[in-house]
Amino acid sequence: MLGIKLKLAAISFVIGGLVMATVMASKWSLGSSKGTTRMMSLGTAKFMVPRKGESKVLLNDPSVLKNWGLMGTGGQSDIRADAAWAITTGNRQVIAAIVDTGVDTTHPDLANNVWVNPGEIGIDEQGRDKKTNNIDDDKNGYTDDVNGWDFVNNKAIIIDNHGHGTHIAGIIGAVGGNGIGLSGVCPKISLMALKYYDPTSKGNDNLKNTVRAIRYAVKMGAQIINYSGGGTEPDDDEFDAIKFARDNGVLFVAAAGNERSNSDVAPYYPADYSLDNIISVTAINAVAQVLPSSNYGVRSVHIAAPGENIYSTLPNGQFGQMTGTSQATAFVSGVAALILSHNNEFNYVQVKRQIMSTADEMTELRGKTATSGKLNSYAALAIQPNVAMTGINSVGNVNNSIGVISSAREQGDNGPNAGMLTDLVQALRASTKLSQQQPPPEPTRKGAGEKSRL
Ligand SMILES: [Ca+2]
Ligand SMILES: [Ca+2]
Ligand SMILES: [Ca+2]
Repeated sequence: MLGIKLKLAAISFVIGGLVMATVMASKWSLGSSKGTTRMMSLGTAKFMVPRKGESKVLLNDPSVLKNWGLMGTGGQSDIRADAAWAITTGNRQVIAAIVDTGVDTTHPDLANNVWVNPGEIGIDEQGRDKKTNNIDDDKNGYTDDVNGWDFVNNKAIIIDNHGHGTHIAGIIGAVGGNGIGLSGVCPKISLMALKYYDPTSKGNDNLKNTVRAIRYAVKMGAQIINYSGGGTEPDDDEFDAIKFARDNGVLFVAAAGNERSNSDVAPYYPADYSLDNIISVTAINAVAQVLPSSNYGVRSVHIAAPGENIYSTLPNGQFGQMTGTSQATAFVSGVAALILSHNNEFNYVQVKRQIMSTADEMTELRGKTATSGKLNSYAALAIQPNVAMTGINSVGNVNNSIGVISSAREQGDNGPNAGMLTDLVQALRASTKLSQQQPPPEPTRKGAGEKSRL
């Protein structure tokens, strides 16, 4: 019961984020020039400045630049998505489950990226639409579960009457290149909507629903599970469900939590279970500072990603900002999806290694994460073994984009990929350095003295 209460407490912070989203949406402006100035003055990260030979892609979504976490700080805090998209813009075969408050699956900038259960579409033997025939056609225990499931109300139609889950969905995979709204980190993807929490439902067991949702995601083929909730009390069933995910090769991307604490000392679950398929993510602002509200920890928190005033989708076709480690977590899930789009045979170990070993080391993040690093989507893709085959030459094949905005390829001296090769060398050096630190020791699930924290 204590665990349940703590989960609810975590959500209340998120509600604050939603309030801010509605208030701040109209005030937001892109400060790219200021960001560049700060970048130069701090000058601590690798990969910050576009190099010759590097291509970028800007999709035709009109508000794509409003999410500064994608691009706009010159690589200081953003994940360099425009450079990543020159390598891949995703793949609908990659499935990311969003275990959250639900997803507005009809949002115009999400609908085409919502997962569709192949076992619940088409026509049944009586000529009825399987989506609505009130029959569990694929016999998975859930009737008409076309896009996921609402575990709170036990129904197939998923309503997000909070907003958090829809916001997370948009960060991971709002439809890119459709001329509407913005783009997710992974412009093409399948988003599985699994609702475990509803602020209007009294007394629902969100921990139990979390466990059911995780198991559903694994059984239905998700390769990535995004989970932004949590609490300071561990739970055996939750641990077992994430272990089940691991045993089935599923990556579990978890928010480090918004408890303002050092997770090495005060673990937060599920982020801090001792399971190697978990990536724990903390949040940074546009100048690479960990947010005061965000948990951190050199042993327990793996990586930092953008999490302040992030612009994304909201229910009923709306858009707005939210803040927290939830948002940062979604960036990492999106990059995991890009990696799997580019190398679908990768297992969770390889995906996690790509993400961690290519993080930009930053002085601001020393003492905050195991990598001292910030998520870099471009580097996470660029050091893949087959980069020489697919690399930046695929830039012309991006569907629906308005094209290359920066393609300063040098046809002379070192050839078209010279800049990328420089990146590769730097990234591999970083990878080697990090490999000596991995795997970071993670806190035990039920360590001595845990009760004293509560
Ligand atoms: Ca079913
Ligand atoms: Ca059905
Ligand atoms: Ca869009």
